[in-house]
Amino acid sequence: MQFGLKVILLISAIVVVFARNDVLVETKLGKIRGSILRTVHNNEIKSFRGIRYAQAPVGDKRFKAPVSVAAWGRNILDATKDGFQCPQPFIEHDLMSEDCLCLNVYTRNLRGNKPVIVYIHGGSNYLGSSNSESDVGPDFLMDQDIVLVSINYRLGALGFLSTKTAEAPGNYGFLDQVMALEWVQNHISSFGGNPQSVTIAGQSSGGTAVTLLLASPLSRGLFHKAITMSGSYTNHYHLDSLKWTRKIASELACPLYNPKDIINCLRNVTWEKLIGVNGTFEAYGFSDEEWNYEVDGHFLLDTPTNLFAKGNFHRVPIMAGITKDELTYFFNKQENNTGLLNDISINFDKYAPQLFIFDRIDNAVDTSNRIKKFYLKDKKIQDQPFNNFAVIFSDAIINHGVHRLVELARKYVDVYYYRFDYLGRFSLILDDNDKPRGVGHADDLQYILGTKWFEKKIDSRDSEIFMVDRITRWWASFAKTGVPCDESRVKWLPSNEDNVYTMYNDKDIKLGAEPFSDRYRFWDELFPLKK
Ligand SMILES: *[C@@H]1O[C@H](CO)[C@@H](O)[C@H](O)[C@H]1NC(C)=O
Ligand SMILES: *[C@@H]1O[C@H](CO)[C@@H](O)[C@H](O)[C@H]1NC(C)=O
Ligand SMILES: CC(=O)N[C@H]1CO[C@H](CO)[C@@H](O)[C@@H]1O
Repeated sequence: MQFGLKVILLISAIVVVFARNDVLVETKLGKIRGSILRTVHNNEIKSFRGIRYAQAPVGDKRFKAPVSVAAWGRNILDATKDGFQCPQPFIEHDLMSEDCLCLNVYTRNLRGNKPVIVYIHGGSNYLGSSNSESDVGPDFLMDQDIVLVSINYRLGALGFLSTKTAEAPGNYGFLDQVMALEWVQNHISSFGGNPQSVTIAGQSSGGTAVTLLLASPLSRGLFHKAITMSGSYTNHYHLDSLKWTRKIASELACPLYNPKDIINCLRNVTWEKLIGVNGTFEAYGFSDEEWNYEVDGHFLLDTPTNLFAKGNFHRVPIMAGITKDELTYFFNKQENNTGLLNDISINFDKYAPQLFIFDRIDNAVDTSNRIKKFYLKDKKIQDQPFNNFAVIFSDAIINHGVHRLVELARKYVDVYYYRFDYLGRFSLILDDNDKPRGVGHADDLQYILGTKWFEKKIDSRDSEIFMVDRITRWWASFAKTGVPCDESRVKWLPSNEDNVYTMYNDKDIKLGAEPFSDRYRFWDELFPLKK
């Protein structure tokens, strides 16, 4: 009797615990167990983390397109914690695995037909993840009436290495993103999401990925709106993946020229070794862009700039913008390095092509000289404010690509263009007294994702919570209707064929003309569109 009672109490205790912390969802692939998290305004989030959407890309599957997963039968998949992060430098090895092609789903209600936002993380194509604690926290966006998905994709050499031949055509990380979007089409309705209303969003290299997905024939019909923050491949980048492939091959004592021999050798190297040669591709700590897209005739039929210029992209509403200071203050660590600055000043045309990513063009020397004249007025870097030099990184690596995206896309679709101007208490770029120096690259993310990079995570009583509420409302409204609205009286008008407007997002918001137009005119002339 007593024994029976104990069993009953034990069982009911288990049921209570189960009911409180766990949640089950049934998908076409099988059952998935998730857990409960909370939003910043204390709403409940049903979260399903670490769901594999593609098979482990290991062995013969390395350097190839991903392969989808099969149903797992009657077992319940445990999705109560984040999956492995894709191999990359700077994080603990036991948090990573090549078996990293997973995604996280967050929903408030398993029933419903809510707009879906799929977030693609940044990190220069070699860092970052969908991890709910370190990278893509759901607790701000999930106060809105949406379903959120964040995805992992292969990074670095594992994601983008290319021999420019069939042996290793490149783009694996982007093909992973396409497969994750296919998974969303097939399964998001089980989580209360509407597969007919999917918004892809990303920041930095995640934003550049969004622009590729806009232009790829493979992602047709997989999404319906797009948000890119501080990144667009409609820039002038001239990429040289063979150079990086050979560099990595030589550091691992692999063959250098025959694609088959290179790949056989690189398939036989552990991922730990591959990320160990992340290497000093660019030794001064300025920019670090090496792994990028390939025009492979499959994922991409032409460069993104040419595709957008011809109107060959998915005609969906776009939100695109930059932060006020982007990369301008990131390199101030070199501001007193007079030897280096003197050398760059005297030999500008030898440094500039690599620093500003045009080292494969024919007229690199002339291009360098024009940049020097425009930004430095032919004076030495060290004889003027350092930022006259530093701002070139902002324009070359981020700003002009976004400007060009707006210019090309607005002829066909509504583009909601913004500049994030709000200088909060926390920033990734601080001066000697730990005071924010400017509104830098990724500073806007602290109001959208609440990530670990910032000194403090904003809570519901924080004086800056208004910015979280404003941006997440814009995103949710855009995801739902294609138009970003909030409760303010300033209407955000789109840039279109007739007009260009920029929304300046500071403490107060205001709509105005495009910023930096003299600088953009200079880059437009430096890298003219193909006739
Ligand atoms: C590399 O090849 C050797 C010989 O075939 C094999 O013993 C070894 O396990 C392989 N290493 C990896 C990482 O695949
Ligand atoms: C460069 O020198 C100035 C003046 O001495 C100083 O204020 C600044 O902190 C230095 N910058 C760095 C990165 O050390
Ligand atoms: C040059 C460089 O950045 N090397 C780094 C490669 O990654 C390892 C960690 O995996 C770092 O320790 C190195 O500093």
